[in-house]
Amino acid sequence: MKIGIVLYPTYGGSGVVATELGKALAEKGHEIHFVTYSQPVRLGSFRENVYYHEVSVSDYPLFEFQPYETVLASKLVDVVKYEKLDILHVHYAIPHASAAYMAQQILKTQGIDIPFITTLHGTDITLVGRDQSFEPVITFCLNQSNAVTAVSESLRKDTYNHFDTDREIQVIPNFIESMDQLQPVDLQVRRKYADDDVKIITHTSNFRKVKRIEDVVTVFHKISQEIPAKLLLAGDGPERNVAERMARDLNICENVIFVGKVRDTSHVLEISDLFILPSETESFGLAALEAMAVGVPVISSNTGGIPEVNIHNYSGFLSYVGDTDDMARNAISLLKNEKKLQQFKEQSLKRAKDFSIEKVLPMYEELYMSVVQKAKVENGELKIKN
Ligand code: GMT
Repeated sequence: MKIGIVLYPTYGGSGVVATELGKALAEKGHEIHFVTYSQPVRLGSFRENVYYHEVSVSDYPLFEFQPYETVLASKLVDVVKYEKLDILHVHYAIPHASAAYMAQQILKTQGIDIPFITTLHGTDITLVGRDQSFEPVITFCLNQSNAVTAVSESLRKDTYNHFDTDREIQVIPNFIESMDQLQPVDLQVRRKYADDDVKIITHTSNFRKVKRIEDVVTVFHKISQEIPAKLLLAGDGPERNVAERMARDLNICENVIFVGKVRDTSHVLEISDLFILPSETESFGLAALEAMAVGVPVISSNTGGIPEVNIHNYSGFLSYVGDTDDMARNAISLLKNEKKLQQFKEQSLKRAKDFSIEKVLPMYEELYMSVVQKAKVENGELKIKN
């Protein structure tokens, strides 16, 4: 199939999932056309069956705000028409779904029918989308998409709670390529950050408020009072200065290492003993799954879709949002008991395998086929045999 994928190309989970999905589909022989405003970070170099179409908005003095959505819709019209795409798959509703709808309508006037699928990732529904200024457009786009998917059952429920739609939403979880089995840690790399008797706790995110960075530092501080430990923080964003200030105030700067934005977080995770994700809300928690995929247990909040990924007392522990005492207690109990820690490492890897790309990719392929088929029947290109 020829598939157009629209995504945010930066470090967010939705962009990572969309890029990895496109790469995996290309490896299976599909022709993939990524459409976005800059080269997706995880795309890497030139590869077979993968094309990238850049959306660039001209900086006209009249525009105080650049009309990205309009240019994206025009680009989609162009790419669908000239690359002869079968389907569009947009990741993140705002503004990708409305741009796809606009492109679909324009193409219809030119005799081209293109179905589009919208995949909801979380903040497009739970945070940004709930904003009254977006709500009517999102509701409309959900209802107009040829299919809608959500990355967790929790997000599916949230969507029905927040939006006036009764259209079917299929849950297709995020996926990951995990290690086959636990690998020995590269001690040369690890020793650059911590001595062998010091535990490494990691958090990766875009450092937004919803990630509760202050809880990450608080939990780490409590752990480090009982166990020699270092905190590795990968990523960057508006709350980074909060973490920096807290580390200074708590006098733990030398044990808190900011590694900044990292293209492939698996290298940081591979030297870690524990991962912390205390988010306020999280539709899925791809960062937790990425940790589990390299055998790192997760201490997390029990919000949104996280419990669908991290299994309490198996791949890690769940606590109520903000309960840093409980998070620290769970972390300490694990870090103090080598045998239990090893067992949890193996269990997290095992759990991550439930989200293997081999299991999830066919779900998308089946959906693409059924949507294209249905669109052809509706347009009279295909007749259903009785
Ligand atoms: O977490 C973010 O702020 C980024 C955001 C995104 O759109 O990239 O992440 C959302 O989508 C990820 C991929 O599906 C999910 O794993 C994250 O849980 C979700 N974030 C939230 O719901 C806060």
